Amino acid sequence: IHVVDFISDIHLSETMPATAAAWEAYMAATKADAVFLLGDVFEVWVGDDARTRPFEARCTAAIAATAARVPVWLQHGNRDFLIGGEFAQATGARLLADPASVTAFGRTLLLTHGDELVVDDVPYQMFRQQVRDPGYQQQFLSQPLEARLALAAKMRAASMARHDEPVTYADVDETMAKAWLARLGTDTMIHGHTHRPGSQARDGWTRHVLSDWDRDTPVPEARRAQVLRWTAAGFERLAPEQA
Ligand code: OKV
Ligand code: MN
Repeated sequence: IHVVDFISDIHLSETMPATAAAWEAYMAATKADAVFLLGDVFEVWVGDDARTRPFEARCTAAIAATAARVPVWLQHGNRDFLIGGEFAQATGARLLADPASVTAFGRTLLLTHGDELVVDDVPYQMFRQQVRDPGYQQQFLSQPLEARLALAAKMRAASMARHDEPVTYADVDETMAKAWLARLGTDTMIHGHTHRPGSQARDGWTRHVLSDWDRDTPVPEARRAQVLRWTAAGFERLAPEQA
């Protein structure tokens, strides 16, 4: 292994065609030897049976084509936490626990989507606890696909009515981040979710925060998409077209 890529928060949606196109092109052309998708690849995922809808089928095929030539690892995000074993089977992507660790180039990294670390967002943590409950998920998944899509859309509309767009996310809790790092035996973490890309050295630990992707915003200077690439030389951030 020489080149490892990390991306997250692409938020794939039919309503964001330029973002989806940039992601598809990246998946087809990346020079990485392994690709880690660290959550919120999809704007919403209401169950693996949704993969047969036209847009989702196209995204699924893009992952499958990449996974046929390099390992693809997938972590759940706070929007696509219902991705399951059928999706993994269909794409060849491997589901990754959160947090997880990966070792290469003589170093170990902690990988997380990051939403569980944002402990200050109490309403979100309550929502998270509810929707991550196996009983809730079983009940939700027992409904017809159209009903699940309608419920997720309703939740989304309610959330957008409550917040001014874009939603600003609280940051990760440093005490919890350090505890996770100690547990996994490393001092370096990669996470997404907060939509505040950047790399920061803290007291005794470092984090690399992934970028969200939005190539569809009408505001040119707000358009963004980034790949975090890890090699023996360290980390670099690339435009998807350069990766
Ligand atoms: C996303 C955040 C709203 C933070 C729900 C199944 C369920 C998906 C969903 C519903 C909510 C995402 C997808 C949204 C993120 C917020 C508010 C704050 C901090 C189900 C699958 F519950 F029905 F099973 N959801 N939405 N927030 O409105 O886009 O991350 S969302
Ligand atoms: Mn997220």
